[in-house]
Amino acid sequence: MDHWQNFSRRDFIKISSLFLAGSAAMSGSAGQAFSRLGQSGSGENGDRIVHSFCEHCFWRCGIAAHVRDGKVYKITGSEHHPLSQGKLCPRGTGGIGLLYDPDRLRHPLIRETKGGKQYYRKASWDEATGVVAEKLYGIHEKYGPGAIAMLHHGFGVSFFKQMFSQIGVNKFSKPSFDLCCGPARQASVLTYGYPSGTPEGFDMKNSKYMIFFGTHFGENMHNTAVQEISDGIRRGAKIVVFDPRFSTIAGKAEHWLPIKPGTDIAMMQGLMHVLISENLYDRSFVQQHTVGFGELWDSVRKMTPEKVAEITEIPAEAIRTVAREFAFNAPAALVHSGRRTNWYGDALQRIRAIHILNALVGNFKMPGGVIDYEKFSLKKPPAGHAHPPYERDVYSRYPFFAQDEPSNSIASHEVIQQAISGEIKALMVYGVNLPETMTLGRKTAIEALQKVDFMVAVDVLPAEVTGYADVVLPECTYLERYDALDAGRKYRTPFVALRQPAVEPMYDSKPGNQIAKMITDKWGIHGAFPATVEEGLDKTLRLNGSSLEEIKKTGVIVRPESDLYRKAGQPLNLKTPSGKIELASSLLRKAGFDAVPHYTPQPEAPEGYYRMLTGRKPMLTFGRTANNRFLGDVATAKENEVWVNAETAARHSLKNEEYVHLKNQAGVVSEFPVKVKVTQRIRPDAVFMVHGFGHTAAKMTWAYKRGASHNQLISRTDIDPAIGSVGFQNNFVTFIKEA
Ligand SMILES: Nc1nc2c(c(=O)[nH]1)N[C@H]1C(S)=C(S)[C@@H](COP(=O)(O)OP(=O)(O)OC[C@H]3O[C@@H](n4cnc5c(=O)[nH]c(N)nc54)[C@H](O)[C@@H]3O)O[C@H]1N2
Ligand SMILES: Nc1nc2c(c(=O)[nH]1)N[C@H]1C(S)=C(S)[C@@H](COP(=O)(O)OP(=O)(O)OC[C@H]3O[C@@H](n4cnc5c(=O)[nH]c(N)nc54)[C@H](O)[C@@H]3O)O[C@H]1N2
Ligand code: SF4
Ligand SMILES: [Mo]
Repeated sequence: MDHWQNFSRRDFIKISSLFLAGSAAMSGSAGQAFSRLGQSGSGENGDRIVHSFCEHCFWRCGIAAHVRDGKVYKITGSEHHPLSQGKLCPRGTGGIGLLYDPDRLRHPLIRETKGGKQYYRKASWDEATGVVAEKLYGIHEKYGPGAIAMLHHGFGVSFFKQMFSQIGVNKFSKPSFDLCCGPARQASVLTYGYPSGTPEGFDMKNSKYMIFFGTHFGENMHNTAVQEISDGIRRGAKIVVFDPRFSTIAGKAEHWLPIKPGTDIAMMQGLMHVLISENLYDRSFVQQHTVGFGELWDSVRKMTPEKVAEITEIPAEAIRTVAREFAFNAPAALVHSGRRTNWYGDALQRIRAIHILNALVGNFKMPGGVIDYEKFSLKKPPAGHAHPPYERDVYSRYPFFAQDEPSNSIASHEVIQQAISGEIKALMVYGVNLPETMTLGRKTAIEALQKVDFMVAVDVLPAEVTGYADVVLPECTYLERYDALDAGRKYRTPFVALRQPAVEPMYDSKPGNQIAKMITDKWGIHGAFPATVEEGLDKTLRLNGSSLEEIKKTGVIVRPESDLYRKAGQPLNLKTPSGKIELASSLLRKAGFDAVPHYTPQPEAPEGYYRMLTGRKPMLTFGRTANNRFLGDVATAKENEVWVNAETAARHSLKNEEYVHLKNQAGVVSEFPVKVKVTQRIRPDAVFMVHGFGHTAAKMTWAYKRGASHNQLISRTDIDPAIGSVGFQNNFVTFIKEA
């Protein structure tokens, strides 16, 4: 196989339209037999309704896919699934736009070189998986399992983990840890002894007072949370929002406090100061169930509202008011930890400060406060192995990286660095659009993708990342496949959910479970997977008193709500070293970090530059929806805009709706122009731009060149020394007017 020489540089290949043309969109599924397909009862006109779950974000709501004449024509919220309760966010209803996206990957592709030019050749599944098996095995033989890594995001990856576990490869990385919710997870471990999950453990359903730092629900559309907040507002619950921008939820708030970005820890310390100095905290709870109060008070003693007002630019009286109202409404009051917690390099400490605020008012395991929900605890048959399972290795060098999470043993930026240094020789990328996701900067991500000897991408769309692969494996979408059972998550009503196909895979795409099995078979390892995915699901479900046939009807098994609240006088017996809530963390101290959070200032913008903030749009989830015509064909979703305060706009003579290029502090200029939105709804020292636009992959014909890429403008990252998470809000931009 002489075309398998190692390319010293792997050029980006625009996936040839030759392979994307062929049968018209939607033709693949029409008129086929559905005996294998999900069968969950019939709708009004004899339509089939298939109960499954969404993959447009990581909340994984239950969906009902409505199928007529072999096509999905509507997706609604499953009334059986506890996370959707009959409703979906707009993205969930838009799954049809992904299923019938005319730009979808249709065939396996293999990179070839002829006359010095690289291009993709259409391949059969047998050949493509053969090449992947051979290349991965060769690298494993020569360099050992640590030379192979998998970056992954999305629920379908479980089969690839199972595949790799057969050969002892466990260098797995979830960018959603170090770029997203890692600090929330680990701050909870350090404070309460258990990780936070999805949904986060806050009893918003019963809360009377909810404080949000950033955490822009209403734009962040996490379904159940948004439903609970909306109900809360109807019930008369009060909302407080600290955000430099007047977000959607700020519009529903009792108090919007446009905090100076990057000063949140100081604000949290100020709130603690008021709670303690005015004796508003729950003294008996703190004495009985926490450790480190004295050390905490020492650290916030000097953080008076007046001092904090100077730092945060929020009046001292407002700080006092919020602290008093919070205490008054406690224990049915909470501060939410948020989701994308990686703002600056101190995110772990910031989220710890949030948990300390919660602990001070004694809301732990109280209605309306902090809750540790429960798992379904699914019994599983032993995983098939050709040999005993390998020990799990932790490759991350950060001491508080998620040591207990089997799907995540190294930070994604460490993978990038090891790929560049040559330690990692082969990469599998499953559902991560690396050039647009990885915040060590687009250039660094591309350098890593080009450096490794072998790169295989498993994706559904010709996203940027696929253009750097040696082999592209087109997975079918979540509406065309079974996946593993969704059982690992804690919730108010513990549940197990099924993903099942609504229609057959279109084109020559395949479900991940078949792709992983093909590769494993080619390694000569048999018995690692059940004969069919259905057989495996049925076996597990029968161990749990159900069956595949049974769960197909509603897509879920739901247990009743358990007793979530604590009883007076009972010890908490937490899994922290002290068994109590750790206001001062003994583990952090032991490892040489601050045991209690301290505020340190972030760098200021250079003259004429503005801090670049980011967030979400209701209709979109970055690469997962960027090419979705069903969702994108709404004026507000077509492109991103840059929010600029009216004063700042005047200073730069910018007009509303004018297109500009953005230039960051390192001189990087946005490839595509972006529309200016002149508004009073953001502080003059910051601008805001939704992530997930400005795509450069021309074969994503809808997303191509729409808006500006947030990721491209990141040149500086701040890595949290304790957990290795990546903050990227110390980037600043200015405006370049179009000639
Ligand atoms: N600059 C910048 N970077 C960020 C962020 C930011 O705000 N700004 N946010 C960070 C956060 S919070 C997160 S969670 C991450 C998200 O990072 P990613 O999850 O990498 O985000 P996407 O760009 O949506 O990439 C998902 C990829 O999965 C593919 N895909 C969709 N469905 C399937 C499927 O069923 N199977 C397979 N195999 N592939 C599929 C899509 O085509 C796409 O290429 O990004 C992080 N990076
Ligand atoms: N519709 C939709 N919903 C989504 C997603 C999506 O793509 N689309 N993605 C999902 C994912 S993966 C994630 S991680 C979550 C992210 O959603 P969140 O966890 O809510 O994200 P945040 O970064 O907290 O929220 C962004 C807000 O923080 C504000 N902010 C920025 N800097 C600061 C600061 O220094 N201090 C304060 N106080 N506020 C600041 C911004 O102005 C913005 O309003 O959303 C999830 N939900
Ligand atoms: S919140 Fe929306 S996109 Fe996310 S899983 Fe639920 S319906 Fe899908
Ligand atoms: Mo995220």
